[in-house]
Amino acid sequence: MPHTPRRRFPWLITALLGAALAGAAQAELVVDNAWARATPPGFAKGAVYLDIRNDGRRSDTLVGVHTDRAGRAELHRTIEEGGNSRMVHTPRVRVPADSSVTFEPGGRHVMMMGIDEALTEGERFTVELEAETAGTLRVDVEVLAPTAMGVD
Ligand SMILES: [Cu+2]
Repeated sequence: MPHTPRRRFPWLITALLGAALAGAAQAELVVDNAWARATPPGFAKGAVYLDIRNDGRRSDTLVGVHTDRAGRAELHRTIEEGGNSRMVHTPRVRVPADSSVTFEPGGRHVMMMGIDEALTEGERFTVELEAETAGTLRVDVEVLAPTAMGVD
């Protein structure tokens, strides 16, 4: 096949399309209803719950979480085993294409460890979720009553 100048053009289109798709990938994961329970003073642990939706056609995976409000944060899941419930660290949480994953009491949660100042009802803070494809997702978390079961 002869090398003609025309060959450059499809390459350019591909590059532009690639950039457009990369932009779209950023918006594919959407987080809603992020909340946490207020914590008692001196209690170092807390949890964040949320809904995460993947509007894209490709699966994405959460690979980490961070917040300035706690010394450490991890993706956890509460499981029932022989009548007991315990929490396991799930370093990778897949969010399949065109579906959603719910973090809720008794199930998945963002575990916060090393909370210096108690989470206060009415307060808002930021959690950053790391997704393999979408990158960093900044999530605004609302602190609800200690007995809350979700955002109404
Ligand atoms: Cu936990």
